[in-house]
Amino acid sequence: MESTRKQLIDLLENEQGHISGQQLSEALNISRTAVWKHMNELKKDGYEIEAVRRKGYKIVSYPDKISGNTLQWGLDTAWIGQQLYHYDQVESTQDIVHQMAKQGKPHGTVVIADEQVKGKGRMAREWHSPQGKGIWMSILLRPPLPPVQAPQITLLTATVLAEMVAAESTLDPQIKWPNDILVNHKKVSGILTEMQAEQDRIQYIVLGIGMNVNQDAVDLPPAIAHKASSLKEESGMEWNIQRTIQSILRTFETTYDQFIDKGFEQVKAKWEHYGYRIGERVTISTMRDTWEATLIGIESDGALRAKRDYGKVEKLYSAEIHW
Ligand code: BT5
Repeated sequence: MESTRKQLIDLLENEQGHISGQQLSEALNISRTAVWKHMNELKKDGYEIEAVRRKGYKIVSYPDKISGNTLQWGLDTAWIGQQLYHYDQVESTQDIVHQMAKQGKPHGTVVIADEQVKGKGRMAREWHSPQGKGIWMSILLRPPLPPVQAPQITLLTATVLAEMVAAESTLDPQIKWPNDILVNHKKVSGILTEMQAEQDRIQYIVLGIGMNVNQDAVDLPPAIAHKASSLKEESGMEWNIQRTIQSILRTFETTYDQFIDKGFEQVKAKWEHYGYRIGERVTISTMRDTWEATLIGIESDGALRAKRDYGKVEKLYSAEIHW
């Protein structure tokens, strides 16, 4: 059952002009006093609501400040974010979701923080997650898959992030293998997939998404300023973080459901569409040697496919690519 508040917001959102207290009370089957009380609650949560005599109510602006409630109200998803936790500051959202997974929280549980003080990347690298400037979020997944398919979830997530950026702006996002989202050759987002598994079955995945949204150039640590950026820096506009999170979660749910139903083919095609330097020649170094090859796509196990000049196709799992 949708909450009354969520239904109230839907009604207000769907109405072009004002909607009267009477109409709202009938549609929601609550008293006019109850409508008025809900309006006051919404205002407290940062909604700006105009009330005009004889015409009714209208949402003028949405809250900037993220809260678990406001995030959930705008989410029309079936399973993702049904349990959603928002914190002002945490060490890392990954650790919180690991804990929640062990406590038995369901598939689709989401944890979001305004700031992480120990945000982490892969291989214990640091992930810079300043207050209120980006999306620092972890999702608990319990996919009915064997562990070998876990890399597909990372690749799928990259396509979701690229699609969101392309849909919400005129930017041209690209996915740099295996897990970076670039805009104009700079990293705006990274993905960290951590897994608990038995031999033939994934127990759970903690899927971490970090996305630089509203940082200005000065907000980026000097050490990474040359290779990192934010959506705001690249698009020249301030993004609504809350709406951006909702858009990611919605797209994620649809893409994930399709993937579980129909398999990896569609994800692969999308990944290759957004793939950085796919079809181009790059220099590759492995433990043994360094050579030039043309990147041609990905394998369903997450490997990068590169074609040597004499035609042999190599599957790369951990090579260094000189992008
Ligand atoms: C990643 O690692 O790109 C995965 C990042 C995942 C972060 C999310 S935020 C929510 C969740 N909670 C966490 O604690 N983590 C996840 P990797 O490919 O290893 O890239 C890390 C490297 O990116 C660092 O060594 C820096 O060079 C660079 N970097 C650090 N912070 C960055 C930022 N905010 N934007 C762009 N690049 C950054």
